Amino acid sequence: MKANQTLGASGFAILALLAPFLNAQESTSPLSAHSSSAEMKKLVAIIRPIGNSNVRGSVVFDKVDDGILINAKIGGLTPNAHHAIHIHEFGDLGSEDASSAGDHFNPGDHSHAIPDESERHAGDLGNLQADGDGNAVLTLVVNNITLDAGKRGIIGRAVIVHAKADDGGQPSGNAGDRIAAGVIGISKDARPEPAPPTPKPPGEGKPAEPEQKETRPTTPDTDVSVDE
Ligand SMILES: [Cu+2]
Repeated sequence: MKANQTLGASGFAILALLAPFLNAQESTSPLSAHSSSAEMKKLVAIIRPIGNSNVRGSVVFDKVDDGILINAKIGGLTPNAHHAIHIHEFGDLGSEDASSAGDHFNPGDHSHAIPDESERHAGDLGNLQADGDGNAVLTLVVNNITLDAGKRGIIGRAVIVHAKADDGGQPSGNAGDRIAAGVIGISKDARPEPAPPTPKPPGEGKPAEPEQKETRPTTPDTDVSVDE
């Protein structure tokens, strides 16, 4: 009996947490009536090794005026080599080779390509270019993804780094094994877009107190003038 109650409570809590995301999927869930999908300011994927690679780093997604700014900093790559980097459709890293992350995220149903081809998978981020120490930094601004769970949203999907370069070929750039991956989540620095102010219903709330009374100093002793 007690176990059932506990399960019921945690089940409800999970549904409540998922509510904003369920809504964005155009679901018919009754929860959708009570929630909205806010776009975050910042998401992050912490990249960790797959298999026996030693590839680690982070990919940060920032909402900026002209799109989404992507900043990837990855180490442990093959020195002086190119490594494909993509957003894949599922944040499911349950399989050892990360195949459970699925295909490239492709909400626009385009063919594979590398930036700056405008017609490409939204997940096609191109290549990391490692330096002589195996470190790479990639910065680019894109306009085909959003930082929410909508149709173009990348929350909960995965960033995958591959063993080989993305050559732009079909269907996925001949990029080889998946050697590192991370799930895209909400950054601790994220803030949702500010909601528009909700007008107060008439008759509710008292009128503001008149701002009198505090004009005189409350501690007259502090400003004693010296008699001369
Ligand atoms: Cu990939």
